[in-house]
Amino acid sequence: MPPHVRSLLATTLAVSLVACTSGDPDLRVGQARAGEPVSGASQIVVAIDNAGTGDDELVAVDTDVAVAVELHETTIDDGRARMEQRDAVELPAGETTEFRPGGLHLMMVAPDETVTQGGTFEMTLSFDRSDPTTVSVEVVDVVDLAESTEPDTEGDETDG
Ligand SMILES: [Cu+2]
Repeated sequence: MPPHVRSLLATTLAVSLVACTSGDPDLRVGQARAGEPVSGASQIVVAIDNAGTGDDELVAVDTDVAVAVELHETTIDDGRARMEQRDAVELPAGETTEFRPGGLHLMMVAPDETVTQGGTFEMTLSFDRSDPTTVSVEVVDVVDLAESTEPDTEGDETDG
């Protein structure tokens, strides 16, 4: 292969690699559910799908009905569950990132008295690159919260 072709090839490769990581994220936020508060805290379960070609990050979650919403990750360390607060959570291109009990999760600190089973509230998700999104969160029984995250359970047993 002549040297100039070789260097052209290398340049093309380098350019396409850059193009790949600089694509745009395309986020879809699934139905969010919160457990009825226990001991002044409540977890929010939600899945965020990034169908785009660029990575993004969840950097903040806000709601009027709680003092704060923290990004947490539960890790199992020597058989013990430990919870760590994260500043941001990566949302890689082409992947669905799930927030649920036992892994990455959203934790509402001191939710107010309006957060009761059967109710809804709004929360706003802020991202590193995408525009902020406001979604409605359903408040459910804590047991239902755990069940709603298990794969292949499509049973919708909501009784009004
Ligand atoms: Cu937590």
